[in-house]
Amino acid sequence: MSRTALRICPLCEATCGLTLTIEGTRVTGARGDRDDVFSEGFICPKGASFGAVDGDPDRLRTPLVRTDGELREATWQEAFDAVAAGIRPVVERYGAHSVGVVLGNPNVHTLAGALYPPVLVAGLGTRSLFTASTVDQMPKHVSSGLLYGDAHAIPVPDLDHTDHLLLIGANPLESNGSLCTAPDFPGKLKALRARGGTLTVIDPRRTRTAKLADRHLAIRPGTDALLLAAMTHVLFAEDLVDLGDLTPHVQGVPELQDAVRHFTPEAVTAACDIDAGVIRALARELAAAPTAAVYARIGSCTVPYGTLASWLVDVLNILTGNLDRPGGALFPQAATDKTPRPAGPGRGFRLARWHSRVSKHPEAKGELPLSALAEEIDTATPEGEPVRALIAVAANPVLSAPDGDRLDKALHSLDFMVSVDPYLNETSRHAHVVLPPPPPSQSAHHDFALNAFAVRNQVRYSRPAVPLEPGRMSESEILARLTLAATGTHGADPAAVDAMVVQQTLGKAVKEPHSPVYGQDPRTLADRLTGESGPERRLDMMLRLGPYGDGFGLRPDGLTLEKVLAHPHGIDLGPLRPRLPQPLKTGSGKIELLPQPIADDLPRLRRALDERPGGIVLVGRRHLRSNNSWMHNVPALTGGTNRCTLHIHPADAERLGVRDGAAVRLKGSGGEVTAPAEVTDAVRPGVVSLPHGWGHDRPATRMSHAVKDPGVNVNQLLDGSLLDPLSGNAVLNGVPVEISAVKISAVTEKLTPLT
Ligand SMILES: Nc1nc2c(c(=O)[nH]1)N[C@H]1C(S)=C(S)[C@@H](COP(=O)(O)OP(=O)(O)OC[C@H]3O[C@@H](n4cnc5c(=O)[nH]c(N)nc54)[C@H](O)[C@@H]3O)O[C@H]1N2
Ligand SMILES: Nc1nc2c(c(=O)[nH]1)N[C@H]1C(S)=C(S)[C@@H](COP(=O)(O)OP(=O)(O)OC[C@H]3O[C@@H](n4cnc5c(=O)[nH]c(N)nc54)[C@H](O)[C@@H]3O)O[C@H]1N2
Ligand code: SF4
Ligand SMILES: [Mo]
Repeated sequence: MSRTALRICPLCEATCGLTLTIEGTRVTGARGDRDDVFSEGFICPKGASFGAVDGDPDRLRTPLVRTDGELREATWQEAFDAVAAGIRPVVERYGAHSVGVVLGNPNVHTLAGALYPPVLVAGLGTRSLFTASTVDQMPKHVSSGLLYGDAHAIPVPDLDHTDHLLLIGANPLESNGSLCTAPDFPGKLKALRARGGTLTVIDPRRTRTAKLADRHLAIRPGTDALLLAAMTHVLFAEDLVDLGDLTPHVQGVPELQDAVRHFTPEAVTAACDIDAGVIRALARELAAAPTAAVYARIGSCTVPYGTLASWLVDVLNILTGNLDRPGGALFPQAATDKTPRPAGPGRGFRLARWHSRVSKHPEAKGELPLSALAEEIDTATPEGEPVRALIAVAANPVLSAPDGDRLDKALHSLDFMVSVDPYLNETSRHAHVVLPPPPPSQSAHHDFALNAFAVRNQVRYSRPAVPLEPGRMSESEILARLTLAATGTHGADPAAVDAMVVQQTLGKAVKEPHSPVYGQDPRTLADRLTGESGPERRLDMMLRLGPYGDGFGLRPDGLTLEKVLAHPHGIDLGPLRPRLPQPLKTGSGKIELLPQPIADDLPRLRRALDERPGGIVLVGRRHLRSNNSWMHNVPALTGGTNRCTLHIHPADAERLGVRDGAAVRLKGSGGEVTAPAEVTDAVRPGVVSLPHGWGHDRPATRMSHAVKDPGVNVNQLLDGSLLDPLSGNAVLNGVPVEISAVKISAVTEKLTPLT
């Protein structure tokens, strides 16, 4: 007998509602939930393969513990004993910073990943924190921190209402969107065009998204900051600046005008390879549109001027009056956001409060660059201790960060490593203990992180669709027990972790005059929380204290966990609305348009005006049926165009003697890889593209399908030294590479032979 259950899809940022078909304990089908208040039935091929992803036989079912050099199946008790025995001596002997924590991308897609890692990191007191943010969106956090005083105040384009979208370095037709949570992003772009709006795409590749656009500009990689600075210049030069309702909330306009004076369209045109007249047109169109939004993602962040580009995106939205207005770019308000505090000056955002030990990279948002993880492990310095023990949660940096070979060796040299990961893969194979979370069907779900970037405010919660299999432990309990074991309270009741967070949060709330529970007794409030588990009680607490919450009775119609549970297809909380000045937390209480660290970095951008690297540069690409490094093990999602091939323009191929299908060697600062060529004019001349997340040919992994077509690790071309200096974000796009056709004698049987 089959039944159905609702479950939010955790496989990308779009957060579609799925209706799962379940037979026994197995998910045998998935379709879009037409009644979902947010996704209204949308689903993509990944979501449709939820059952195959969930039921992958290579997923680990029991913990693994290394004994006599071998990872062997063990009990949970043995596994956590080993964690405590591995980490505590390192802390006691070498100090807190010698324990590193690596948090990977799926933490934003799990309930546990939002609730426990902050407690773990705070409990350890380590500064050796590395996350996927520094190979992704850290430049956006830094620019938001500097502009608005809050690194999490990231405006999202109002996709459903805008008249004009300038989309930069993003390919939502494959990625389904990022820092812009929007089920059916492709449909929303088509609807924008259908209602008479315009779409401009800036991307060195003619992507599926670019094909949908009114205009596609194949920019030279890494130069978006120059283009955006020139557009800013044009707005001032042609008197097109119009802040509208933002005027009272913005400071620094004249200083900004002066700061961009050198970036004329004529000055940037050669570097960007975009005509000066076109740059003027882009600025004029942006200013003239009734509403408009500039939106940029990976291609604008993972470059040497990532923070400047991220900042200029918002600058353009601000100068055209499009920030914080419907149809422009607005600040979402999620149901689990903190109780909004009254508008007014805040503490602001500080960078570089400490530095990494080896290369002295500044921290950003409490994090050090993931690019520096290997050297923080393998390099001794006169002062400070290397990282000797590592806790990796949902992270595969051997493939996703620069120079995997070096990191591979570094991880192998650790005194102790624990991975919370469902797979034995390129990274977790180095662990002394692997703690496997259950598959998504057996996990509860709420999008704490992604709702804060959603194009519509809404709240949804899924309880596990299938009960936990015997012998399994929820990821919440795994992370709670891991936290206890790593922080010296091994063996305590994991519920104590949730109880402590509840006490701390309520204890703070009752002291805040703007809180709905001001002056009340935190213990009494805690007793009123509902939910079947610690994480559910924490969700209830956050909902009730949040902007739509019942305030523990103050607003009886407000949200509670019970109310959300009573609406299994979710509760719509309305379109994005103007919120300024409330979100601002800068010292001035205003948008600080030209923050000092940005002003200090602009001379570097000015020097880029004269740079014209002659050779070939590399960019990445994503494929709809894949996700970073961990979805190549699902047969239903592999094959076809989802392959690790090198896209190269016909003119470059001819010049370099590269034939379609033939092996090409790429050489970068960090090493060499060889991949089959796919000659296509979808990349511009001078640019080649290789996807990331491949290279599944390392020994001692358990990814039986992925190893059959392993591909190569594009990040091996990087040595980890190229960073955006303000954010510490890795440069993954626009990287210089040398390219040569592989002679037939050198082709191994693994590669597509020359024909
Ligand atoms: N060259 C290049 N490199 C890139 C990028 C690029 O565009 N180009 N993109 C970068 C970006 S944007 C990102 S976000 C990073 C991603 O890089 P990572 O943060 O390393 O994330 P993934 O590659 O997705 O690997 C996630 C790990 O989590 C595990 N996992 C899957 N589901 C779960 C779960 O439910 N719980 C737990 N605990 N673990 C789980 C997987 O098995 C895998 O080991 O890669 C970056 N690397
Ligand atoms: N199917 C699928 N979906 C995913 C993922 C996945 O791996 N697969 N990963 C998820 C994650 S972790 C993230 S962060 C998001 C990312 O979401 P997106 O940012 O939409 O990701 P990409 O598809 O990599 O698009 C980046 C685009 O930038 C272009 N580009 C490269 N360099 C430059 C440049 O210098 N300037 C400009 N203007 N463009 C440039 C590339 O050609 C590429 O088309 O996707 C998420 N969704
Ligand atoms: S678009 Fe993303 S969230 Fe929606 S079904 Fe596909 S993978 Fe899942
Ligand atoms: Mo990402």
